[in-house]
Amino acid sequence: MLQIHDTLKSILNSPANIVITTHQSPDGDAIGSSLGLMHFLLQMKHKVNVIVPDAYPPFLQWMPGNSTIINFSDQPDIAQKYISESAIIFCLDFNALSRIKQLGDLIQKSNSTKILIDHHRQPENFTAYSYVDINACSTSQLIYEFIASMEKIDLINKHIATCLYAGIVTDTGSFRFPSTTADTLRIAAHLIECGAENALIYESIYDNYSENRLRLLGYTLQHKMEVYKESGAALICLSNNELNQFAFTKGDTEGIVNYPLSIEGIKLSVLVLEKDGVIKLSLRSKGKFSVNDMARKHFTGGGHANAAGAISTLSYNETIQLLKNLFKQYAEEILK
Ligand SMILES: [Mn+2]
Repeated sequence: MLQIHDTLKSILNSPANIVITTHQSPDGDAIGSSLGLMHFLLQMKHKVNVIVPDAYPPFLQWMPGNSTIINFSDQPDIAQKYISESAIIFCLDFNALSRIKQLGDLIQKSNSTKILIDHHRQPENFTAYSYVDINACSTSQLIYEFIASMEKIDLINKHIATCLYAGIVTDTGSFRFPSTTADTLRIAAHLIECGAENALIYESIYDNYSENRLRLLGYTLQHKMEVYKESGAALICLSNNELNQFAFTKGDTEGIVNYPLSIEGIKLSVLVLEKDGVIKLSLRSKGKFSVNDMARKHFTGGGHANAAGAISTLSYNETIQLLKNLFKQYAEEILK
């Protein structure tokens, strides 16, 4: 369980201007932990602004407080103003300022007291306080532990509970990944007691697909999934053209990378997306094979042992060829 420093506890006990920020292409845990912490800090009488680097999908836009989030790519001036007025900045669910580009530069230059709360591997040292637990299922769980460590568990209201529950559900694949512990379930149970409506939250996230998104999934599984049984690996590649055919919007490819892992014997799955000239990779594994290592060694990226993201500086076709070679090269380790 996360233990906060006494000095930070006393800092947070007097009202201040606070900014909360998170990683680009925010996911359910990024938004859930940010808004959950925001509602907690509001209860503590702080002035709070959540700033995200860029847009996030509609199925994450329903959480309480969503309309107050500032998107840096749309409103850089307002974001800059709030950062310059802040005394405290929380960085949630990411561990390197370089990952959030220009917003990271602003935070780097700021003299505010910075606090990192995260569960990704190999964090960079850029904050005065750092709470990293790479075994935690989600940053949202760490926010719960943070509140508990502040001895303010009684302040958890329906808003906080809803946001944190949403973050935990999305980052644990609905409580099925190995990072889901007895503590995770106890925390989730308490969040339900505090007002989180679990069925409604699940529906809001997962039963909210556009027709195009579901058809893209069907097309991808039928026509684009390549299975390399001898390496225990699978590859899905989607080009700009293909994404356009299905009127791609942000979030439409989320979760696709997990499907190949449901095939017996497949322990590594990689999704390659060509989007506006950028080659993005999502990597997932089961068991010991570390996709964090693979992403760091062969591409620019990283994350967790079983889930990572990366950018490739090679062309779309070269990236695909490299991955096929890597599958052969690492076959023994993947299948272990
Ligand atoms: Mn997370």
